[in-house]
Formats: sequence, C-alpha cells, structure tokens
Amino acid sequence: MAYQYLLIERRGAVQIITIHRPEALNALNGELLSELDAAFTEAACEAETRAIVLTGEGKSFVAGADIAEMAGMDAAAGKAFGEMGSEVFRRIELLNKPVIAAVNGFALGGGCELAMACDIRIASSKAKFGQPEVGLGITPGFSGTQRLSRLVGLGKAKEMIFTGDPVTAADALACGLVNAVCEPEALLETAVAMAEKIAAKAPVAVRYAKEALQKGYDVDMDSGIALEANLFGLCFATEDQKEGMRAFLDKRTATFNGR
Ligand code: CO8
Repeated sequence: MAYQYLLIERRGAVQIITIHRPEALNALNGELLSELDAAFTEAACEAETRAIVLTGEGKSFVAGADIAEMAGMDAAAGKAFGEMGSEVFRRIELLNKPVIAAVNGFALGGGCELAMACDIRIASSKAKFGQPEVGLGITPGFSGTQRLSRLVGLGKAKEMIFTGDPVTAADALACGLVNAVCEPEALLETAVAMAEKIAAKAPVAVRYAKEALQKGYDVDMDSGIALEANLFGLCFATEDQKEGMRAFLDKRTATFNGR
C-alpha cells in the first residue's frame, strides 16, 4: 500500500517505518494516524516481517498531535480524536511482533506517547521527550498518563506532565523512559541490529513472550503466572521448539521457520 506520510523499507526480516511529514515535524494528524494503523496492521500480517523499527524523518520523531487540527475541536471531537489515537497505539503495543522506536529527535506529546507504545525505545543523544499538553490547555490524550507512570514511576510522571518540561535523552535513560542512547548517526543501525537479533529468534516464542509480558503486566501475579504457563505450554506445539532444542543438542545454530 502507498502512503502519503510514511516510508516503508524492508531489510530482510526487519521492516522500517519512517514517519515523513517534515513540514510539521511529523505531527500526527488524523490521516497520519490512520496510515500508521494500516502500516502496522499490514506488517502484522506479513510472514516475512519479524520485527519493526519505527522512526521519524528529520529533526523530529513526532512533535505531538497536530495542534492546528485540534485547535477547533469541541469536547466530543476531542474525546473521539483521543480515543482514535489511543486505539491505534494500543494496537501497536499489542501487535504480534516486536516494535522498536528509534527516537531521532523531538518526541513530544503524542510523539512521546507513540514511543511509549512501542516495546523498546532507543534514543539519539539529540532526542527530547516530554508531555507539554497542559501548556496547551489539555491533558495527554493518547494514553500518556497511563504509560508514562508505568515506565518512570508516578512521581516522575507527575513532574513531567504537570510542568510540561522536556527531558533530554540522558535524563530519559536515567529514569527508564528509554532503553539506550546512541549517537544520531548510529541510531538507525543500532535499532535495526537489535531488531535483526530478535528476528533471528523463534518468532512464535517472541510473540508469546511479548503477550505474557504485556498482558501479565496489568494483572495480579497469579493470573500472570497462569498466562505464562499457557503460552509456555503452547511453545511445545511449535516446530521452532523442536528445532531450537535439537540445534542446541547438535551444537549448531537454529533456523526458525515461525511455525
Ligand atoms: N502540531 C502541528 N504543527 C506542528 C507541531 C504540532 N504538534 N509541532 C510543530 N509543528 C509545526 C510548526 O507549526 C511549524 O510549522 P510552520 O513552519 O508552518 O510554522 C513547523 O512544524 C516547524 O516547527 P517550529 O518552527 O516550531 O520548529 P522549532 O524547531 O522552532 O520548534 C518544537 C520545535 C519545540 C518541537 C516546536 O515545534 C513545538 O513546541 N511543537 C509543539 C510541541 C507540542 O506541544 N506537542 C504536543 C502537542 S499536543 C499532543 O500531542 C496531545 C496528544 C493527545 C491528543 C488528544 C486529542 C484531543
């Protein structure tokens, strides 16, 4: 499918999705959100795609939801727009494949929320993260109040959201908002290398591990352990489990077919 605001590139089993709306620092309008949803849904269905890297073109990852588009909204339209973004981000979070955000620059408002919906965040040393919404008269609306506190703790999330102050990549690393920071020129390759490493593992096992981590995070410990047990058991119904263990015993590298 052709997109107005996205560039799609394949590198073996890794798909790179680049947000490309540089004239507005990749701000998320309704159309861009719909395209993101379509691109991730497409990637979810492609057997050859085993991991996804999401990045932005230019000096911004995403500078937030489109303020010009939101400016005239009433309460009902604001709620609908917030719900739309939250639903798209939730689908990314629950996608059947791992998603790595390569945060190249500004990740503000909806941009920070989009990065947080990804499984892993790698930041350029030039990246800036923040939830500046209260300065615009709104709260974070794409689930930022929920994900930020889970990642950095309630106190730090309140500080970031109440003040609206952005944090540097180094600060984001220190508070657990990102997994790693690297030089801007190494960012994409670092993210792709991690995605390739994941893509070489057993795809069904990676998918079940993501499901156990993601769904188990929001339930009590015993329910989470039961969820893990079910998924662990299902792994033994896959060809990849047979291959992975046989390869270990044969002292060779496993080749997984994703079944
Ligand atoms: N929306 C629309 N346009 C934007 C946005 C945005 N979020 N961010 C930047 N742009 C546009 C600018 O208007 C400008 O356009 P033009 O050239 O036509 O004037 C162009 O991008 C370049 O921007 P700047 O000239 O401002 O670039 P600077 O390098 O000087 O500044 C900043 C970069 C600091 C990132 C600055 O652009 C900025 O502060 N942007 C807004 C950041 C922000 O507040 N983001 C949060 C938005 S609110 C949000 O995301 C809520 C999500 C939940 C929504 C819930 C639905 C109701």
